[in-house]
Amino acid sequence: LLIVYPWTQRFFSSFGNLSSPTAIIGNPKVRAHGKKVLTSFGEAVKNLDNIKATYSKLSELHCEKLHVDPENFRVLGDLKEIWLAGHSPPACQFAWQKLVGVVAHALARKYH
Ligand code: HEG
Repeated sequence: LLIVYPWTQRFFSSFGNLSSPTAIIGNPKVRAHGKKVLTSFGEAVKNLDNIKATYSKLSELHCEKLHVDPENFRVLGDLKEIWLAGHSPPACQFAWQKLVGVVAHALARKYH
């Protein structure tokens, strides 16, 4: 995300060196954060029937504390090209995009 959509870097000014793809990939704070976000996607998969409640606190955090524009949530779905293209069937890419859409919707719910 930070490489392909460089404007998202502005939310991570506290993460240190994001000056090149190599710096981003090697940045330990980026790595730790990626782990948190993907773990959170794991929670989405386990709680598909209760997605709004699952993301309620995180939605408040992204809106009130982090001030992340919710438009940015959905673009993670487009990263399917990078993560999965060539290695996974189209159905898998579609499933990833759908999952990101559901999570993005839930994360945007507390915005006002
Ligand atoms: Mg967010 C923190 C999940 C998109 C910017 N994000 C977090 C955390 C989680 C999370 C689990 C840690 C919360 C905590 O420490 O309590 N984020 C999450 C998901 C998605 C997402 C599931 C999916 C769409 N976040 C997202 C996007 C941006 C962003 C697109 C900005 C472009 N998140 C952001 C920032 C933080 C978190 C700036 C705080 C990072 C820090 O300072 O450690």
